[in-house]
Amino acid sequence: MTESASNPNRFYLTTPIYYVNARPHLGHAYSTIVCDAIARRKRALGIETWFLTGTDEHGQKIERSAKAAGCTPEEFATKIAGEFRGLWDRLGLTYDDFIRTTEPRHIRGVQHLFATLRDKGYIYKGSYTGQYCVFDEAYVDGPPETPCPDCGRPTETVSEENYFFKLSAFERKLLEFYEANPEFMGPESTRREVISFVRSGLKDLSVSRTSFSWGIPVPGDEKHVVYVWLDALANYITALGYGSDDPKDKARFEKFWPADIHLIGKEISRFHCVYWPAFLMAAGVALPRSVRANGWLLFDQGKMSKSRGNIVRAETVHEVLGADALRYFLLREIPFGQDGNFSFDALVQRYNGDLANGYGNLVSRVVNMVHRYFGGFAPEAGAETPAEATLRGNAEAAIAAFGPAFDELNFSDALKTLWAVVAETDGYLTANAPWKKPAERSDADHARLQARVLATAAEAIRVITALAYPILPDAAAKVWAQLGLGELAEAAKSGFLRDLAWGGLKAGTKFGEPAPLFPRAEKEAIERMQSLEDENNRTAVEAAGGGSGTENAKAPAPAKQEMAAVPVKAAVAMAPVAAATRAAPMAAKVVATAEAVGASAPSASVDLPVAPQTAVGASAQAAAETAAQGPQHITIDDFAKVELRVAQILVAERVPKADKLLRLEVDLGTEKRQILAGIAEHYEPEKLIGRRIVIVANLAPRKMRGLESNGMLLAASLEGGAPVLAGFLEDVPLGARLK
Ligand code: ME8
Repeated sequence: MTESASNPNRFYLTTPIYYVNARPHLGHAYSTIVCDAIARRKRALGIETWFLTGTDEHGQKIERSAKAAGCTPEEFATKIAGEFRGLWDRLGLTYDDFIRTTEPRHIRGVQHLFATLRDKGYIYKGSYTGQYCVFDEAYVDGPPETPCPDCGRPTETVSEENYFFKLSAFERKLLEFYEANPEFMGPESTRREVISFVRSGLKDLSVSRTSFSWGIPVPGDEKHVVYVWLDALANYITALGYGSDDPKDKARFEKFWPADIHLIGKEISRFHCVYWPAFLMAAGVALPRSVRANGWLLFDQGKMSKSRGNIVRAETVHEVLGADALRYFLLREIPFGQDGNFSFDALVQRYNGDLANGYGNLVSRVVNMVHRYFGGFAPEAGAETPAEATLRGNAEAAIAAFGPAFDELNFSDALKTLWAVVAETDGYLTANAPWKKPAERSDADHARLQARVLATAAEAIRVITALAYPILPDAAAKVWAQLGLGELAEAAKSGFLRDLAWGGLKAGTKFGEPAPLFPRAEKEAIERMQSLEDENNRTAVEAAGGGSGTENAKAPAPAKQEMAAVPVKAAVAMAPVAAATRAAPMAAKVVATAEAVGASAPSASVDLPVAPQTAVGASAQAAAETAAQGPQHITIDDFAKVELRVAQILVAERVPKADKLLRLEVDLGTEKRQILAGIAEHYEPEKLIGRRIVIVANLAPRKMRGLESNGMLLAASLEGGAPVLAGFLEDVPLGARLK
């Protein structure tokens, strides 16, 4: 392993590269925004910074998603990668490079890494027969039919000749490395989990696959493709030029590697803190300085993720409140490393409290008064009184405290400290009331007071704005211009934060025109965001508890013993019930969708109490109220109203002149029924015969195309509306009730 001393004048940070099987949502935006804020601060400190993001495009999961969408993996990946990149651009994120794992530079680098590991004797050929979770792209210990311990989905048995990486050889080295580098991974919960995972024993890792082809060919043995996580993790070095002979690439790699921060979500710590350092140790490449895991953004009580169907898109918040509002909320509201709830209501409360009424209002008061009383020129502060000394002291303390807190990724505390200065400046203005001249005060004294108070308040705003710039780049640029300080983007390039100190605003500076920063958000803002999301959900109904997500797929890496101890039966048997309770709103949507696609009649509704936050068509007013009250639960009695039963398909045939509709006869053990289902575009009728499925058995019968439908199938609906029927891994008797 090569060692590289930390260079304080350059900084390299990375986001995870996101899977292209799902569109970006707020969870992805969260990690990317955190990196953007860090990158902006580093640059504004005069540090040469390289901020990398990108997309993870290979693997069986993507191959299958592309197939389901009826296009090639290349087309599929290009489309979604474009959506990620387009969103980051719209949000104004300042990434320096965007890597796609399908690019030649990456492929070349991965092949070089693979060949290096093999040449050094860390990769050998063997055979693997075992379980594989396609959704997690992870190997799973256990006999056939073991569900994935991370996501609970069925695993597939694979039996392949594979290349193996000697991960077992790194158990002790990794533990020594963690011990010697306590700063390597954080937060503490991640560190503990990772260490206990390694202590429980590391087995060699299969690093190639032969059963599909959407991947990077193993050099010299092209029927194998490189395991998707080895492929993906390598992006952090291939993007810099690892594996290239071009002197420019070599220079970039030398300059920026090792990374200062790999910022990730906590569910992928095992890959970043165990596999990645082991690969690098084996290849003789220096290890990253740190891996930092953000917690999960939760919505409707669960991790925001595609497969839970509880996502909110960053575009929605951007469109209604602006990117700065989103950035501020995410960094201020959620202590970094912890899980945090997202709700439109909390977002708007924070926005109004801290941005509209707080910072925005303060700036507007001061800039307007400078225009009104001083013709738009910064006044001379004159001699300091104790009130100014106190405010200056507070601002100087904030300058001293903000940096260390921010640099430890403690954004919430850093902002809290800064917003205390906003409140103090506000209080100082109010206490000195430069707009009010008491009768006993002479004109000259009043002019002196106005000058002193407005110059001091404007200087406080300058300091606040400079520090807030990485989090509020758009607003900060506007305020900078209003204070007559010119282009903030230019100032940022020349490292203006490095020498930030009280007293930078010179008397006589010509202020710019006042302009609103954060107009107060009324209730309509919540309604608007809610309806934008409803609209989006209507057009792309997403899956509950299955499907194409990236998901809770990767719950925190459990130790191996825990993995083995996963109660298979419970995990499997619970899955459909969970879909109908935990994700009640989605389950309702999903069921309704499965029918609606087949019928021109209005889609059926299920008598599940649907939480208004996510219900299609629910009033935004109700959504706001619900958000204010906290998450909605249904009672067990509510759930008991829905009779979910196991049925077997006896007959399946197309309905004449209805492209989407199948007529099914199902056996419930004690009775047989006819059900019409809108799944003809996705299931061949012959292949359904004999399948055990779940139906809603107590739904009122209704007619479609002159035929009576007596119940409804339970299915998850994937991106684009493709249904996937719920089923069981184990034998279940017909008619058994799900509860
Ligand atoms: O895991 N809360 O990609 P992915 C917080 N391709 N962060 C979230 C989040 C949420 N609800 N949802 C997503 C992969 N994220 C692999 C990574 S890296 C070499 C390969 C963020 O599309 C968070 O950073 O599933 C998480 O780790 C990442 O998106 C997962 O993105």
